[in-house]
Amino acid sequence: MTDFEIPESHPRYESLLTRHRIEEGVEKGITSQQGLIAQGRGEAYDYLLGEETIPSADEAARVAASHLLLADHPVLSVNGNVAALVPGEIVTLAEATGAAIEVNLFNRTKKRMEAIAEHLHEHGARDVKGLAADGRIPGLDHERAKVDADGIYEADVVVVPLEDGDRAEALSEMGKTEIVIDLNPLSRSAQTASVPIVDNIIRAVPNITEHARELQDVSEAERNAMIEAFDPDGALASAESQIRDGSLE
Ligand code: PTJ
Repeated sequence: MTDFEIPESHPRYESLLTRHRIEEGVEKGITSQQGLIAQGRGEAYDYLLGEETIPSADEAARVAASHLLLADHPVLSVNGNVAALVPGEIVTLAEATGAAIEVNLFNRTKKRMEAIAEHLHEHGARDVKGLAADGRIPGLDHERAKVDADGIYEADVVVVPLEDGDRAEALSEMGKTEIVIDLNPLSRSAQTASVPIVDNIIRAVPNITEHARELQDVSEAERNAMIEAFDPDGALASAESQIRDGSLE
């Protein structure tokens, strides 16, 4: 047993754990009610993917780790779903790659921003950005435009999980390398990403960390070669074909 009363041997363990965490996130004022709907949509894609990390998603996670290790100023963007689902795992990834953590919300309120920052601190985060909001992403007229000047605004590589397409497009127009984690390969954010990881965030974040640890001793030249060889469209196509043609057992 872990943090809720379902045995790990249960065939739907991961999905039930995810639901439990999202529900708890809403109760704590971390996750928005829309976050429940987003989770439902994600789950449907995950079911069709076979609830596993497909090889193209694993390769994308490895490339993402290379980008994070090579970046001058990497930032992990956290919304209400991410904070509820993988708070400790985000902190571990930040530590493994030297990335900053920044809260950025679609449904932004001071109360939620503070609750999420507090939740991340409880899971070991030292510095959580996003509250200063002294920078603006050009071309966006909603709350997600508000970022920290020394955080996402200045970042060269940004991880944006479970994102709506608008900000993903605006960030890529700012010239940032965008790593998107999204179970829907057809979503605008996945389509605009330099590195789309079509996988459940529950699996993807620890997987990127594992790759980052393995890549610590790999030369810069090798990391760069891996990045150059990566084909984002190919990764999306392979996820889409798994969803459309994969067999459900
Ligand atoms: O906390 P806030 O206020 O910033 O709001 C966050 C949500 C998620 C509500 C907001 O960003 C939103 O409405 O997002 P969308 O447009 O529903 O997009 C969410 C995307 O994440 C969809 O493409 C889902 O398929 C995908 N998704 C949902 N759950 C997961 C997921 N991808 C990976 N892992 C998941 N567990």
